[in-house]
Amino acid sequence: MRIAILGGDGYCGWATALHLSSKGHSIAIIDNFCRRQWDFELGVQTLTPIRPLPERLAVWQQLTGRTIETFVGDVADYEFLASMISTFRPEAIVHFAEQRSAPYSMIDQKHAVFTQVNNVVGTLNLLFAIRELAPDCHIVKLGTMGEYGTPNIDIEEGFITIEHNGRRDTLPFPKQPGSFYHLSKVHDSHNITFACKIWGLRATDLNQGVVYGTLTDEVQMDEVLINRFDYDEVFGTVLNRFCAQAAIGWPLTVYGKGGQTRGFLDIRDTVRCIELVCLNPAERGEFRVFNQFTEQFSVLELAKLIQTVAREMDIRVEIDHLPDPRVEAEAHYYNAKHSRLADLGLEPHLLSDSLVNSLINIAVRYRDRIDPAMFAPQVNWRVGRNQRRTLSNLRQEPLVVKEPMSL
Ligand code: NAD
Ligand code: USQ
Repeated sequence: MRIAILGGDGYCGWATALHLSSKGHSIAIIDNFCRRQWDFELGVQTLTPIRPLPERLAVWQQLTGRTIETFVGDVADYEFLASMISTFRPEAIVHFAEQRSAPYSMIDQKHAVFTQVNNVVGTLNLLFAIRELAPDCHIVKLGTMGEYGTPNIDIEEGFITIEHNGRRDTLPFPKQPGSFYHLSKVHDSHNITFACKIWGLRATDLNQGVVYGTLTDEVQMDEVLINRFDYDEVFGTVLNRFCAQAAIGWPLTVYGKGGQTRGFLDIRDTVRCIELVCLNPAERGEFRVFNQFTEQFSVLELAKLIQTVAREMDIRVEIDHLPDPRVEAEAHYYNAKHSRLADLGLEPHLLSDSLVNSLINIAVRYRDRIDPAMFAPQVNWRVGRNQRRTLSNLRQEPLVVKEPMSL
């Protein structure tokens, strides 16, 4: 298949591009490298040193003989996106190209507006470009489990059948997102649902849980291909942060009680899920929702697990309960369904099998690059970024907020 990977220089997109390329698909990576700029803006860096995209792609070609095309530009720029689609003529477009950090979206007004403009306009552009130029193309859109929030009932895969005043209907599952970032994903989902209905587009919304791990079969072929490992307080996800903390014996930063429960999956399952979804596209006019995660854990369960594994490696770590900088339930019911990808053939990797190799060993290997200043949470949901404890090298002006497209 001809598959375009929007956001292919990022964490999930890079591993997916290599995996699909290794399976013989023709791949194009589309990215404007804004993720690399956000690291500069925040004064942080991935634990693993990531090389420039052209260098990574040259090594991939040397190793496999496979070429991956690149289109450098902004998905929120309609002319650029349309020209990529006309040139590359994809049969599927996998859309990872969004600002994906909840804390980043909660820093202040500019970051909230930037996040929603970048994400919502990018997806709207994609819908219009596909309608105009490639109406048969399958949209594979990365959503998030956080769209649902933490309701006190089981979470279904996208839709719920309810009875009300004696009548029955199947409706979108209620959304209770917990940040302006997570809200942007809800807005995307609504726009995609509507476009499928009115224009007969085909789309799969993948409500993905928290992804962990660095290693896939492809990225471990050469160190130049290594994936990102973010552990800072804005882009670092909880497992990465705990593993980086454990690697230098730093107390694990559990926010609040630690009863926050989320769905998780190994990066190897992310790339496999995308492959399965591309090979089994939605029908024309169909909007599908799959919950893309394999196991669920509370934050405190993860901290205890890492503490135990670290002890076996002769590393002693304490667990700290910091005041929760977020507004979220710290203990709650959580039971989310996730059978549709397994029905397509996903065979999950379990955290217990990858925790040491794909996470803790990587953190230990690069531990000289760990800066403990990146562990303290600085972004607070109630007041934004904590000005008194701003990182010394944080730039004053965050970024240029994009103007909405002129009509
Ligand atoms: P990432 O930040 O590592 O990668 C995103 C890539 O998209 C970056 O390379 C960035 O430069 C690019 N990008 C962003 N906006 C762009 C634009 N307007 N034009 C062109 N390129 C743009 O993020 P990730 O962790 O790989 O996540 C990918 C997607 O998966 C996101 O949509 C995210 O919301 C979703 N997701 C991620 C996780 C996770 O745990 N990492 C979990 C659930 C969902
Ligand atoms: N947490 C801690 N300590 C930390 C960091 C986080 O206790 O040091 C807690 C948070 O308060 C939260 C939970 O861990 O309750 C998860 O936080 P996270 O930063 O790992 O994940 P989240 O903000 O939800 O975002 C990540 C990705 C995002 C994706 C989402 C999937 O950054 O792109 O959409 O996971 S989900 O969580 O299912 O919405």
